[in-house]
Amino acid sequence: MSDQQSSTPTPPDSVRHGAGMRFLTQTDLEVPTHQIVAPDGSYEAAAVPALDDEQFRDLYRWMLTDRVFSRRMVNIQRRGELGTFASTRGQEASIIGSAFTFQPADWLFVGRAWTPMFMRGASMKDMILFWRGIEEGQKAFAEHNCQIAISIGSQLPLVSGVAWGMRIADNDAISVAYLGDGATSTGAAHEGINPAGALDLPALFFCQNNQYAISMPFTEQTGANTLAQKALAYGLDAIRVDGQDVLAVYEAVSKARERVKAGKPVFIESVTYRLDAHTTSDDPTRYREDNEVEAWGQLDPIERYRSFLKKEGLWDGIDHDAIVEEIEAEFSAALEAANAFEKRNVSEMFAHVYQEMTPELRRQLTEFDDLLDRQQEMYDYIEQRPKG
Ligand SMILES: Cc1ncc(C[n+]2csc(CCOP(=O)(O)OP(=O)(O)O)c2C)c(N)n1
Ligand SMILES: [Mg+2]
Repeated sequence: MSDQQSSTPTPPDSVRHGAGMRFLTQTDLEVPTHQIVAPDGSYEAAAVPALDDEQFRDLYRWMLTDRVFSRRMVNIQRRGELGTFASTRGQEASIIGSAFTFQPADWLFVGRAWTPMFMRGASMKDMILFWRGIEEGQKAFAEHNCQIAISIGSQLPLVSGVAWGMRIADNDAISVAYLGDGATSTGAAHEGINPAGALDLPALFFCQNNQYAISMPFTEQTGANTLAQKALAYGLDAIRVDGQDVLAVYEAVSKARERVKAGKPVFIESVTYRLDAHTTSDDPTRYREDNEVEAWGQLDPIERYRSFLKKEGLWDGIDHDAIVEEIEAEFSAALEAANAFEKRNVSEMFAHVYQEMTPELRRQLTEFDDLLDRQQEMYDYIEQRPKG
């Protein structure tokens, strides 16, 4: 342990003797939400991050990529060509503003953030394969230092573990978690975030508070006023940011990345909203009101950024329709490539869990093969599943 870690921390407050004991409460802490472009499109020129024109345009292109990708994925799922999909519509500023700051050597462990993986070279084809349940997708992602965690919160201990390794190896990189509001309520969040604070690891936790964990609203998820404040108890620094404002998210995350590299882990709460269903298997009309969705629809992150680009005189250099067409073409080519992917044997799902199959998995595979032998109609069922 370094001197810095073993030294006694400074007491945060003076001792209070006798009468006058008081409770610490939620309201003792003021947690401001950082914003640069207001919902009405106004902003202070001095607060705008120092990006060049091409970077401002790239932010727009990637936000559109995110939106088009979600729309196409939902469409092909409806046609029976995908098992399920978790749309990111409404969260584009949160997702792109953050991902724009990361470097290729950084590691990303993502939940509900697919375009950050495209931004570092993962392909739409592999993403389609992943959502068809083909594990080759994850193998390809690993080549670009990114992985998807479907088991909620499971990535968080890994993020700290990788960050610890990075510090030991003195890497010029950080380890990043994308997590949801719901993930903060898992045991894994405690186990994952605590070591980052205790050991001052180069870890950044980017939490998208999209107001729901499936049907569980944020207000029932936690008794805390904000998620940002939870970070303090773990010894991390925190920022709460308007997740509909791509420039605010970009600034928050780039400053956080610098701080993480300087030795202080950071947790960011990005306040956003999932406009679509949790996944294509979900019916959100059963647990939320249309007027709530409409109100958040008014805070559309792409619209807000477009109004900024217009005011800055950057909009004239952007051919919106041509960009959408290019993304559509990229998706169509990716879908074609995914469709051409050789048909897989279902028993492979047992093979990919460990390098060598364990006795228990071997037993399950035998049972599964027996089942297929005895019930030939299972083949029809498998046949009818989307192939990939
Ligand atoms: C360990 C675990 N428990 C339950 C689930 C089922 N599940 C899938 S997504 C989800 C909610 C996640 O909410 P949040 O963390 O807010 O992320 P969001 O989906 O809103 O992006 C749950 C409970 C799971 N995938 N993993
Ligand atoms: Mg959520």
